[in-house]
Amino acid sequence: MAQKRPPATVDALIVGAGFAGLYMLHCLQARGFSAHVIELADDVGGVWHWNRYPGARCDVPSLEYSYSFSDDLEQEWQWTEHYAGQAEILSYLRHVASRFDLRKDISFSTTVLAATFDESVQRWTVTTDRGDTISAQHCVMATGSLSATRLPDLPGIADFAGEIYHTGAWPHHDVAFSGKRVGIIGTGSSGVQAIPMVARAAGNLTVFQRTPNFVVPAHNGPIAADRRKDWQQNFRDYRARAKQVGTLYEFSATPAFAVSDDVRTSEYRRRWDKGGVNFMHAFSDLMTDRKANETAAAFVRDRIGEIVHDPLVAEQLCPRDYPIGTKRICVGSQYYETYNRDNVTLVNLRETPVTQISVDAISTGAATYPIDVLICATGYDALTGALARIDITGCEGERLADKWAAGPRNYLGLMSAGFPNLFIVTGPGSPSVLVNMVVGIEHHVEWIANCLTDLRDRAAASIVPLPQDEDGWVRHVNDEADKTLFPLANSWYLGANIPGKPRVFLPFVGGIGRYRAICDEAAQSGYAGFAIAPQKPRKDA
Ligand code: FAD
Ligand code: N01
Repeated sequence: MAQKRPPATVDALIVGAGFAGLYMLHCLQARGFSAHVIELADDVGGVWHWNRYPGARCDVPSLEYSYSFSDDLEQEWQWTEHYAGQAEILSYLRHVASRFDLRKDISFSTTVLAATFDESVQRWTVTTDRGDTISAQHCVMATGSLSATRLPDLPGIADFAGEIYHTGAWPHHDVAFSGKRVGIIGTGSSGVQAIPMVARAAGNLTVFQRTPNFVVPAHNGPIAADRRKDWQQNFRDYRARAKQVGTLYEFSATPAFAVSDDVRTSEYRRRWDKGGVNFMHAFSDLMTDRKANETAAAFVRDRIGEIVHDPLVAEQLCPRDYPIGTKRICVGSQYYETYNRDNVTLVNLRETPVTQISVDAISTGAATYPIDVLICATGYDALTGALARIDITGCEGERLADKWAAGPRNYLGLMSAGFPNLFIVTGPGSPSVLVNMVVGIEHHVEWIANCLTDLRDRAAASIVPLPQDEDGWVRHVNDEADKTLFPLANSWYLGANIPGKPRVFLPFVGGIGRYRAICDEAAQSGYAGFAIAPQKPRKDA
């Protein structure tokens, strides 16, 4: 199908058509800007276009993991399940694209390769793999925090001749597992969702686990009629509160050791039985006090021991060397129960690492496992990966990749000094992956749209953060992370999953409410921390 070509000149060029890019386009159009989106996929949806693996679904309740900007949209879209599946979320985003007439301004199946800032005209020149060159006053990178997939660099993986899939680049056709020998590498959120589904469909499933994860049950199901009614009646209040806290969990103000052991355990039990990430908010100090954290970790390990019949397998599934929640907590359905199935084998790669992948098998030091289908649930080059894949050059020929070689540097997570008019949505230095991302996305998009409007009102050519304010923000992001247990885990939050990636805690842990106040304050003070350049008078004026 012939693809729509982008215009040669726009006010704003947006890269990515997921939750962020779609809303950015809508907001800018509503404010009278010319804007265009470039998306490498052949349709909208972002994560929800790419992640079609069995079991893929959100783990923030769907009523909250959705846009809040349109009351009509809120009322007309009926989520069926508490945690919607991939297909339903993709339908929702397609509906949004149609309802707000966005597709006409999106070029699909097109990859942005480079963006270069021309200081003489204060504009970006953006190029694509289809030979397009676009001149844009502003460039918005809505490229996703978890969109740059990563295959494991295991010996011989290129020789594997069976079917091989990454969860984040799943094919559009049905993958047949029946009677097949399936291997899955990775037990993060994607693996945890896929494993029970694949185990039910496959001849046999071998799970290659490097680090066990803490998995709390989802207890997913249809949204009850009274819950739906309550939401539709009170959604404005709920959405207003979510803007401050991200997701409407039951946040406790009580430290873990302020209550007796029995009370503490029954609180964990109550939350476990209810399901979801709410478990992690049982006590106020679980992410700041190692001993408090250990009480929650021990509770989950006890559940693993109860659920998994084979004590040796149960022990292999128990995380022991990092605090619970410091790697993204996983939400599963029948995850631990799956290891009681006769057709499922757990391989502990810490004890027996992969020594060789051949055309049809994976070998460890201890055994060889014949494999027909290999699933890599091996994650992403998170937060910076998608940006790093674009050759971005700012003032004085500085490349963003060089500037960020020792770790990302930006102001408020939104813009980087030396790169005027380049905005990043939910990038490093913002709450990003630590909160309900749709809430974070809506915040960023509205802040950016308001900023562009303010610049237009002032007849300004460009905005760019000041280096000293950027330095202060980078320090603040690190200081805040150091007050928590997060840096104790080898997680992708720290870039630890990518060999050679600098170890820097990437998202801002201070919460969306505080972050929102800081960003609002910057804008209301006339963009303190930024330099705004006026339009140059035209020579003929
Ligand atoms: P994306 O959805 O990643 O979209 C970015 C788009 O940019 C992609 O379509 C990509 O193709 C495109 N792109 C990137 N680079 C280029 C380029 N150079 N040229 C052209 N196009 C490009 N978050 C939550 O808060 N709650 C959840 O329950 C939740 N569940 C998740 C489940 C999965 C399986 C995954 C992977 C992530 C989940 N997330 C969740 C995080 C998720 O990333 C965000 O919620 C959200 O979908 C991100 O939207 P986005 O538009 O910022 O990025
Ligand atoms: O990726 P991950 P993911 N050899 O990086 C292992 C969101 N999300 O796609 O921990 C062997 O978490 C790796 O092992 P280790 C959510 O934010 C949400 O699962 O590095 N193993 C790990 O087990 C999530 O956090 C949902 O030792 C290798 C796994 O692969 C984020 O996306 C669903 C390896 C990767 O886990 C990413 O999740 C899905 C190697 N060479 C995703 N390399 C929801 O439920 C990597 N691994 C909402």
